[in-house]
Amino acid sequence: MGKLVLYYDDVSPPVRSCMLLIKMLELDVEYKFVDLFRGGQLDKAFIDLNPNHTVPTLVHDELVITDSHLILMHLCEKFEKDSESEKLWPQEYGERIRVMNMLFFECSVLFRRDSEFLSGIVRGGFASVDLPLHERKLLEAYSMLESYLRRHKYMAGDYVSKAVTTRRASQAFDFKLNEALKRVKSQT
Ligand SMILES: N[C@@H](CCC(=O)N[C@@H](CS)C(=O)NCC(=O)O)C(=O)O
Repeated sequence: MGKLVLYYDDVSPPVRSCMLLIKMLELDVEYKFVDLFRGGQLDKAFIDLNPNHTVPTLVHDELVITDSHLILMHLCEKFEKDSESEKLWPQEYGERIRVMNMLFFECSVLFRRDSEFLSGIVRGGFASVDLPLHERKLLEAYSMLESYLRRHKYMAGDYVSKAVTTRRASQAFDFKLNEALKRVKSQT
């Protein structure tokens, strides 16, 4: 299987999505802690590995993967056992594209808006952020998510796929999202 090393700090939601999948797939992974609150991601050795200095970063033999969404795809592609009932990574092309579509939506819209808000607070304190602007942008993103969830039971379809593991269960919004999260929790 080759050696898997995950650079992580478990305060990070994208890291947690990878840890969740690693647990689900029962993979043997070496964990290397990168202390975000101490600026550990800016150490030269880590920047040499990942110039974007973000966790999670996965090293798998010669591959260095620096985005959680792609780490999830890679781990499923490589290690998900052939089981009809699991189907974390669909074999059927259209279903696979639907999962990827949600992963890209998560990466480029949901997580970005979340992280712009939170990193603003971390950088400059709560008083420095434009609260109404972030609230509007976040609520807009969650209402997009709501629209997706109206189409299926979960984000990308009617069974638990990898796209669900990327929804971080960290926000309590009174949306259909809560129903979907309850369904996920009852299955894990
Ligand atoms: N799209 C990336 C985002 C990763 C990311 O922004 N990670 C944050 C922690 S949640 C980080 O490492 N920030 C440190 C930095 O930017 O210096 C992913 O999903 O992996």
